[in-house]
Amino acid sequence: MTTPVRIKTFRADSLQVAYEQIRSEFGPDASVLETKPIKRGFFGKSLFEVTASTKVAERPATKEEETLDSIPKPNEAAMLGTDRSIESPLGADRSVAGPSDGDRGGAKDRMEPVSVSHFQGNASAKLDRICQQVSQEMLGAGLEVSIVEQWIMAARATCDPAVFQDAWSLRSEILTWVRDFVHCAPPLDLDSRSLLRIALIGPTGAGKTTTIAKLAATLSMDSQGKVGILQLDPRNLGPCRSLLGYQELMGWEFEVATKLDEIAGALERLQRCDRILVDTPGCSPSDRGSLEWLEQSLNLACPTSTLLVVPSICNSHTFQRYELSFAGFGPDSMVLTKLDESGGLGPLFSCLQNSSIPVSFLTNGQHVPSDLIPATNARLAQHVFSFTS
Ligand SMILES: Nc1nc2c(ncn2[C@@H]2O[C@H](COP(=O)(O)OP(=O)(O)O)[C@@H](O)[C@H]2O)c(=O)[nH]1
Ligand SMILES: [Mg+2]
Repeated sequence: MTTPVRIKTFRADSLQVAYEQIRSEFGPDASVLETKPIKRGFFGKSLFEVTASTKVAERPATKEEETLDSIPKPNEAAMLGTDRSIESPLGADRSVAGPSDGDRGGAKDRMEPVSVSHFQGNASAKLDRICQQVSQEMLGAGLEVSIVEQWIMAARATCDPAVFQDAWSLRSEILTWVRDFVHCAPPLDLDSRSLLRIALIGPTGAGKTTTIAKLAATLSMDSQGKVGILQLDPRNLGPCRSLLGYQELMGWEFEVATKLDEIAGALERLQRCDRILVDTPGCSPSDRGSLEWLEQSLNLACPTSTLLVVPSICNSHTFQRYELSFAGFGPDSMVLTKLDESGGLGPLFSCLQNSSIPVSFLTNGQHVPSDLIPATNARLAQHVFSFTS
């Protein structure tokens, strides 16, 4: 005679929600049999599958049930006849579900069912400490609480316990996941013989002109071709003095267009240059007039690629406004500037995760050209967490 056991698999966006479902349906003494993420990758919507069991309260069997009980059920043995010891992602003892009486022998070897509440608090003190430390670091890097919780739970549920020897191991593991998620643009082909005409667009003060100087200096050093700069200046502010300073030093050709009908002539004068960088005026997302002028000027300048320059010091709301306002220009990639000021990309993580524009460069200072860093997945991941070790 066995104690009836009910087994059910619950699915939820997070382990917490799954445990709540189990607790409300099966009560506090439910046993967790298995926990697994059913979608790989932590940056899409993770789904967790938790299989739990509970003993069904015994009541006197009806006549009908007594008759049925006497007939062997083919699946019962397969389902309940063997203790199922589940390998724990936490390295802790795990629950065993099934018949509760000693009809299968080996009572000494059998583990006691572990309740849901026990399972949640069952992590070793060491693992708790490591997870807490890394959680604090991620929160300190400006990541959203929900993301931190999700990743720590995912780490606990999916990683080999051997990974968690120390905080460093957990950081490395998380960095590996993030590397797979972040989108980087392929590096600029500086050796390419074909014409390179790069326009930088973005809000005022984002760092467009400074990045142009860095790119132009890099191109001057790395390529054989002549470098030219076209400054679009509808407000007639005059040639940018910092660019002019570098121009003398580096031998760049330099043209300014203040009106749309001056663009063709300026490009004509830059025809000896096979690397042209187009510096555009800053546009506020709400300034339709400036955005329209920018669109018309880019139609005339015909860049081979357009980079959206976004300061990493902005918050996620502003980032989304910039992205939305400049999406119509079809930027090929994004330059994230002023990392030295923002201290990292943690607060922008969700935006970067959801953005369709890959990152091509990071800038972390005003030095030309040394503070221009080609983006790689590893670098971006590191800046998301600002992990120092
Ligand atoms: N700290 C820091 N300052 C930067 C960086 N890039 C640009 N800047 C500064 O930000 C200010 C605006 O840059 P600018 O290139 O003129 O922006 P633009 O209006 O988009 O052309 C200037 O004072 C730059 O020196 C950077 O990576 N780090
Ligand atoms: Mg500028």
